[in-house]
Amino acid sequence: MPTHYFCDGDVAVLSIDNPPVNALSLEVRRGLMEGLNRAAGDAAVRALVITGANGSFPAGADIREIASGAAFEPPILLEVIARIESLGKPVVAAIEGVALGGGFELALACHARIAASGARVGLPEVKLGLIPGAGGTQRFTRLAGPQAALEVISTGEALAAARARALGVLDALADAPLPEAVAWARRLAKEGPVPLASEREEKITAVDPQLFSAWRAAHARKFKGQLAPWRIADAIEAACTRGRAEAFALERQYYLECRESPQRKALMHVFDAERAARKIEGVGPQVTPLPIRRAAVVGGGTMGAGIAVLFANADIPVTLLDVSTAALEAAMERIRSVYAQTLERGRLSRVQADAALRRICGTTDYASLGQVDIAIEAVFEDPALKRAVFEQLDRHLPAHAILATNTSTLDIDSLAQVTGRPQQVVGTHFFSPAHVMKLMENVRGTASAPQTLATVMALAKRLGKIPVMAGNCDGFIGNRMLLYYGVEAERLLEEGATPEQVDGVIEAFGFAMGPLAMRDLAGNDVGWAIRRNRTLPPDERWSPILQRMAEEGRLGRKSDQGFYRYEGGKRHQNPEALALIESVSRALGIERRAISDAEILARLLHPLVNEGAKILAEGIASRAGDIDVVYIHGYGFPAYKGGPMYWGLQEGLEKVIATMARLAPSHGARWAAAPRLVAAAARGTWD
Ligand code: 3H9
Repeated sequence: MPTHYFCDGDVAVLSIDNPPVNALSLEVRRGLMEGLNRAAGDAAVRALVITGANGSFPAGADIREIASGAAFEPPILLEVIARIESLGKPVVAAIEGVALGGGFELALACHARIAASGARVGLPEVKLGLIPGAGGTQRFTRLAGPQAALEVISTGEALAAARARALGVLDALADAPLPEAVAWARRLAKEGPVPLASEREEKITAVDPQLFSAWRAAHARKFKGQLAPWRIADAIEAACTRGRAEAFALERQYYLECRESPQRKALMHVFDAERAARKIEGVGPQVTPLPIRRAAVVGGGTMGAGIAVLFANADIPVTLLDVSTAALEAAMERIRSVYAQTLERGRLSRVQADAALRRICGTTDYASLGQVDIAIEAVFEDPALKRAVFEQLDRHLPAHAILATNTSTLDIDSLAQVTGRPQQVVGTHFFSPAHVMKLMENVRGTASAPQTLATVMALAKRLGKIPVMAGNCDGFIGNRMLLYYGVEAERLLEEGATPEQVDGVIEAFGFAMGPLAMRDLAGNDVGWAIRRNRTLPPDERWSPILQRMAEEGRLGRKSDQGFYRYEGGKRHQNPEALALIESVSRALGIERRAISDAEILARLLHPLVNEGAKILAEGIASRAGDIDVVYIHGYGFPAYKGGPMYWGLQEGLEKVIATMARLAPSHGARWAAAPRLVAAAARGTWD
């Protein structure tokens, strides 16, 4: 049975037991309804506690039930909640683990909520393209006020129990929430009822009249193109401007609208893809990851410093190695500025930041790495330098330790070869800034042992990253796909487009940043240095634009100009860059022409799908979903469009092939549809 009913004296306890996350499936809802009715009809029961078995309150509605697209079979969650509110006896929620989505909505409908101090609660529906559909926006807003509701529900952030208590959506924290909730329920039964969250106010009145317009203006860019965050704001505004019944009905209407939207479907695909990506071929649950108690990072540049911060934040002591004390001091300065920013944004307290900083120490001597379980090399992208680092690491690290490289393109096997432990060599490719970007693209070498792979996947979870396992090839999954995307962006410039136009089109599609703004961010010298290590097929050529940018010192943000001019962090048109681009067109004998936005979009997206198909065929990615996860979390592809491979399916793979065939005659061999794409089009699926 997915629910258990038992009595503790005059208080009935209803426990939800539906592993793995106690989702509110039909059977659970039936069990809840039965339990509520039983408690209502038993005169000896004076109050009720709802809790979750297996250490957690429910994590929400059953995602598979929503994904099926069918209407929920009754009793639906709204009916269960209505029964709680009509019970006539106090109901208290006892929360351990998480209470999320519909699970937290269930708790919000109770008379009180008692949580363990380590619990996390929230309404993450927006991450699935939904809004809370069982009164969550209304009850949360009545308890915490519209400002907090906007902030928390529009981001889907899970709140630590202490913060939730401070906001008023939890009533108390307790070491043992269940007995505390039973005592609380008994007291409510004795002292008389307290108002339910939904009864607090008919409509919330003490609201700054500018709040919603100001919030919409401030978030216009962040949520551009998305449906759910705006509907969440609409529902919260309704709690402040409409009567209770009308506002609750509006929330339901918005929820149903979101549930039917393509964005909800795309985001649920992403949810599934992220979880599928954790499962790697040849590594079953019997493989135990190596425990990581201490780590080292080699190279204290932007990436190395960021990776050291990740370890420190995950409570893993880390030694940062660099060539000189001056380099180490510069690295520590970078680390301190990351913490200063984190403090400013309120993501860590001063005490937490100081404790994390104390977990980082510096050295210039490989001999002091004798205690570490993993080292991550993050030095400049130079194969000879990296090989030298690996030789040193192999000499000084304990025999069991894993040697990982943060390379974004280089061959893992050639690094493994210089060590006596190729089975413990692996790629761990982080994205910049490492403490912000969610992706960790792990790379298996030919000799990487299952335990090595399992360790870096488990490490990703500890570091708060979303991992994908890629095969070893030039650029792995992400940068390999970026190759022709970048080639195409520069060709568009040569043919007549401007950087603003190219970036503008892809940003309007939903990418966080266009390819040229991305080049400026990474540094055009860095981009050019990486390119020199890469080769194109004989019938392809690099555009000279990037090389010219690098040679002329137009390095991007760090030199205040590249494809754009930068002033106060903002990008502006750069006439000098345009002159450079036009001179390249002239030198190549290309007559510049007006290029439509539709052509730009097609030219940028199709290479991603086609290269993705090749990556799948070669086994560099195990699933199309892995590629989507890489692109969303590492390259800014809009999650609400599901990733490039999912986009291809939505566009229609036959149509993708037809568009490629149309563009192929004028744009070369790279526009030939990959056999794996043609096969997928015939089957209508990438599987
Ligand atoms: C909602 O509630 C809408 C309401 O407002 C509407 C009411 C009308 N259902 O993530 P994990 C599976 S929308 C079904 O690897 P973790 C998951 O697929 C929902 N299954 O574990 C995986 O399966 P598998 C709002 C679910 O420890 C397994 O559980 N709620 C659900 O890293 C383990 O998951 C959310 O969006 C579900 N709701 O993290 C919360 N959730 O083993 C979504 C998970 O076959 N869930 N599964 O791959 C989470 O955030 C995380 O799963 C959680 C655990 C933090 C709970």
